Amino acid sequence: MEGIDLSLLKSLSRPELFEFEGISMVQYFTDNWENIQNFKARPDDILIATYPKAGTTWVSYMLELLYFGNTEPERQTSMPIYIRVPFLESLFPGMPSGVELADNLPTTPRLIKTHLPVQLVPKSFWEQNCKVVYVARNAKDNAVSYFHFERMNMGQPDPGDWNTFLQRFMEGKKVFGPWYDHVCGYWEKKQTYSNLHYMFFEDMVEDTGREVGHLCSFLGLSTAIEERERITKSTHFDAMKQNKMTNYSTVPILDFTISPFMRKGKVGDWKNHFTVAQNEQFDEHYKQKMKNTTLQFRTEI
Ligand code: PPS
Repeated sequence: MEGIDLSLLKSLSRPELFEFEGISMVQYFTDNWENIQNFKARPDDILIATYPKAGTTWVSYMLELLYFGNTEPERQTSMPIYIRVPFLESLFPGMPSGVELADNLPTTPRLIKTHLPVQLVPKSFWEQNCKVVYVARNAKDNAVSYFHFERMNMGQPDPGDWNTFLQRFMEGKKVFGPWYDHVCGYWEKKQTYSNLHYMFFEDMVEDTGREVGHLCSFLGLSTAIEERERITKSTHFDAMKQNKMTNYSTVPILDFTISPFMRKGKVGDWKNHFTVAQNEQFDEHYKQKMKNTTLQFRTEI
């Protein structure tokens, strides 16, 4: 892959969290800020937006296969998903920035990933009326997944122990800000911006085929049922975990001896982490934070 020296990532040290544009951030997502904000979206770009660990990679791979699975099969076997679907705000040593990767994507549509909260998405996406696919995951499982990700990702601040992490998560002191504002922000946006498809991780686990079908309807794709079934199979957790192009095993800042990127892919794993006391405290806090929204999540299926 031209212009990419992943070995430089090995020397990365864990970044400090700081306040930036009203949310907690780390330098790897703010150093290229001007170029991010000035990004020129095209009308047929598709933005994949999520809070970290909500199912970004899963839905990215679905979209890749829907658009390019048949026409450009070599993309799926030679390029990792993070090159095919650039992470817009990222700027890591040894890698082109997310903006550069997106600018140079040869495909139509361009699939672009972001974790930015809705108010920080570059305005050209809205001006061009781009399609936006948002995936949300229930707060408890999202927190657990984020905790293990921070443990194994040297590009993230040290999470401390589980209890420390959980308190910080509730305070919204995590990279990309509070989960609560993120999921509610896009939910509100959807009420006035019809090109936003709001998906739930729990629905994807419950019936992947159905969710692929809904995606096709939103995107206006008339993908044959056999093809959708193939995509459902290829994007199964076990298949993606085995697949070097989707399991992030090629990224040296991730320490798989601590935790894999494709960890469990389940709904309800929070029950293995939350103590009874933590759960009560979390529920009480959650009720307050989410009291003004119609958005509902399932913490089990
Ligand atoms: S990131 O780093 O923000 O882009 O991570 P993201 O891809 O959003 O989320 C990673 C979690 O999604 C799970 N995952 C899946 N679950 C079920 N099926 C499939 N195909 C799948 N692909 C990814 C992944 O395992 C992470 O969740 P946890 O709970 O940690 O296992």
